[in-house]
This record gives sequence, C-alpha cells and structure tokens, in this order.
Amino acid sequence: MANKIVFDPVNAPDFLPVEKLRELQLTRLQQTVLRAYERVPFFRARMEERNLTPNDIQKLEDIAKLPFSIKKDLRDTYPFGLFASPMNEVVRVHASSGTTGKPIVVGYTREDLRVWEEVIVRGMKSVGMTSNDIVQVSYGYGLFTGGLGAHYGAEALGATVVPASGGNTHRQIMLMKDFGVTTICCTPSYFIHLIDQAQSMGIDMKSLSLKYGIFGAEPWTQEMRKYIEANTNIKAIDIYGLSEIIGPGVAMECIHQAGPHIFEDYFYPEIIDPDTGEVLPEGEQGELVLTTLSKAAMPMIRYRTRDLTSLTTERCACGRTLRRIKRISTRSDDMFIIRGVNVFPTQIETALLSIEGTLPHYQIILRREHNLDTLEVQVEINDKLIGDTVSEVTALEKRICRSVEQIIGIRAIIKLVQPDTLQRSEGKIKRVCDLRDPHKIN
Ligand code: DLL
Repeated sequence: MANKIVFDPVNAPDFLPVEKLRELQLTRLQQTVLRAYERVPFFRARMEERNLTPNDIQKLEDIAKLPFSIKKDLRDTYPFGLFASPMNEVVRVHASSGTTGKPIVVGYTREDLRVWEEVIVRGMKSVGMTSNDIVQVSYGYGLFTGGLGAHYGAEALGATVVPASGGNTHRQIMLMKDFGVTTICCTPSYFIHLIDQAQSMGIDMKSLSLKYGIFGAEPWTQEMRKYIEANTNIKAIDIYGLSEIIGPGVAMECIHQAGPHIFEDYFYPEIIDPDTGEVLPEGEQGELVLTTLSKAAMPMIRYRTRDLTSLTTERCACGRTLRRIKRISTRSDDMFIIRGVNVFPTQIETALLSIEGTLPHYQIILRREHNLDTLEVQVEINDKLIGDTVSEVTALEKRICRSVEQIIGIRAIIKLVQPDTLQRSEGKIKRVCDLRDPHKIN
C-alpha cells in the first residue's frame, strides 16, 4: 500500500501525475535543445550534420533523432568548449579525472547549483532525513563532485553538515561518535573501511547514532548492502550521478530502497542498446543515456553514461511517479574479458559475499601465463577463520571458487588473505589489476 503522502512543495515534483511530468519534460527538452543549438557550436554542428533544427523536437520521442554525446566530446572541447553560458555566469567548475590525459570539466550557473541542491534535498527527504540530521560528508572535497555536492545539498536541507572529506579514518570515527552523526555520505568501499576501523578502535558501529548511509560514486551490490546493514544500524541508500550531468543526485533511492528514482523533471533518461544505439523498450537492460532538462551552463544532450541498467515505471511504495533505475552494478568500462567471457567485478563481489566468512575486501588480478589468461581473486577472510585448520581453509577456498564459477562460468584462482592486507581506498575503489598487457594503462 502506498504511504500517506504529506504535501511538501519541495518534493511536489516527485509526485506529479505522469502526463504532467511528460509535458514538463517536453517543454524543458525543447528549451535545452534550443539553448545548446544557439550557444554551443559543437551541438549546432552535430545537429546540422543530421539536418536537424530545434523545431524538429515536437514530442518527447523526437529525442531519438538527436545525436549522442560521449566523454570524448568533453575531452575534445576541453576545458570550456561545451559551455552555453558566458563565464561571468558560470560560478563553479568541477572536473573528473580520466584514466589518461586531461580531465573533463563541467560548469554551473547559480541556478544550476540551486537545482543540484534541490535534487539532493528531495532525495534526502525521500529517505526521511530532516534538518535534525547531522551529516558527515566523507566524499572527497575539491574538483570531484561528491564532497561539495552532498555538502550543499545537506546544508540546503537544513541539516548540520560535518565536512570531513575523505581520509584520516581514525578521525572520521571520532567525529561520528563525538558529534552524534546520524548520516554518512561516502563511497560504499570507504564505509566498509570505516566499519573495520571502528572495530579496531573498539567502537561498535551499532552503538553510534548513525541511521543513514548515502552511498554512491562506484558500483556496489545488494550483498554489500546486506553486509553494511548487518554491521551497523543504518539504512544503506544508493545515490547515483555523474559529473557530466550534475554530480551526485541524478537519481537517489527513497526509504524503500527499491532502486534510485531519477529526478526526471531535470534529467531525461533513455536506455539504449550499447552496440546499435537503438532505444530499448522499458525494462530491458542497456546503457543509460541522459539529457539535462534545465542545465544552463552546460546542457548535455543524449549523454552516453556507459552505465548499464534498466528503467522501470512500476510504481514504488512511496508513491513517487519518478521512474527508477535498477541499481547500477555494472559499468561497461569496468568490464573485462577473460578467455572470451565478459566479466564485471560486481559479479565477483556477489559470488564472494554470498559465502560466509569472506569480507567485502577483494582484488581481482588478471595475468597472462603461457598465452593463457588467468583470473586471481584475493579476498580477505574473517579473522575467526584464520586459526582454522588447513583443510578448513582449503574447503572455504573451494566453496568460493565454486560460487565464482557458478556466476561467471570461469574458474578463478582464489587466494584467501588476512584481514586488513588488501589496499583500502578513500574514494572510488579500483578492483581490477590487469597485468596482461604491459602497454595497457589500468
Ligand atoms: O561519482 C558523482 C557521485 C558522487 C555520485 C557521489 C554519487 C555519489 P563521476 O566521478 O563523474 O561522478 O563518476 C560517475 O560513477 O558514471 C558511474 O559509473 C559511477 N557511479 C556513480 N554513482 C554510482 C552508483 C560521481 N550509485 C560514474 N552506483 C558513473 C554505481 C555509480 N555506479
């Protein structure tokens, strides 16, 4: 049964009747396309190549006529080539570092920043957060959108913000405990590290005031959510976003944790077949493509995120009309191919965490030995198991090996390691170390 909806003007767009929402999206799409066409030579050229003008967008489905944009377009126009506002109206820039070369740069007008705050406020309210919450922001501050995005969103909610940024794990725990922090915002992998650190400081996470974790910026699995919730008293909430579109807050789960709701009045989602570019019907898995509907400084049209997911219009128990995406546990860039099979690190995470005794710290190492690719998975195990007999440890290794093979169809070399031996990350974690091609940059 749908929960009783309390009218709140800030959250009202979450509950718009679908037809009204579609109307609003069309109006905003037309405005965005016009803005991009008139102000960004790159977009105009792309549209002209297809003999398109803004007038060709008469209904929402016409979006499929428009060309896609990709990360390379941002690199090629580095740093400000896609800006549609003069620099005196651009009040902030962020940048995201790529694996190679220059970062991509994104810009915001004051109104863009207000929208960014609004979506995060709406997301936080949908979880049940209020101005009484004390929010520790442990995403990195700086060019990365995570820290400042969550910071200003939580502040706009009226919550008390503790701008901890990433790192100094010991101090993070101390702040959480001493300040009575109720919400933590960080990457899920960093939070796992905080759980361990608290344990080693003799602090039971369950004794803290923490109620919510707003986790994102990297793929994580349902199994990881279970692990986090079993070791704390928090609701682990998925927040999704990317710099090119706005940063965190493109989509966020409500308290029902049924997949992130897209803030569709500001971001228009499509799912396409990554190979053909064709728009897929609802429910099918493919690549998420996003179009900004209000961004002034840097409108993005049909941006290919490389994130794989599906969209659902199925009504959530919260009553929001905003469509949801399935948790993004796979990103096409993270996929590796081993012996002809496509594998995603999160498949391995699912396999590992379904076995009792494993910890959510793992590393995947790919090697080429005598022309054969090998897949090694190093995984930390619970220290209660360390003292076990060799045969018990071997049995655990076999169980994990079977679990991995069942999911990915490939036999992996499993290496159990002591707790706290694998590298920890303060931000986005890198799970795969590919040693097969010395020329390849990881
Ligand atoms: O990671 C923005 C962000 C910050 C989102 C904090 C959530 C929380 P980028 O550095 O540009 O921006 O990286 C964007 O990260 O395309 C996804 O591949 C991945 N990603 C972000 N959120 C999630 C999530 C920020 N909840 C890229 N689940 C995206 C899975 C995510 N992947």
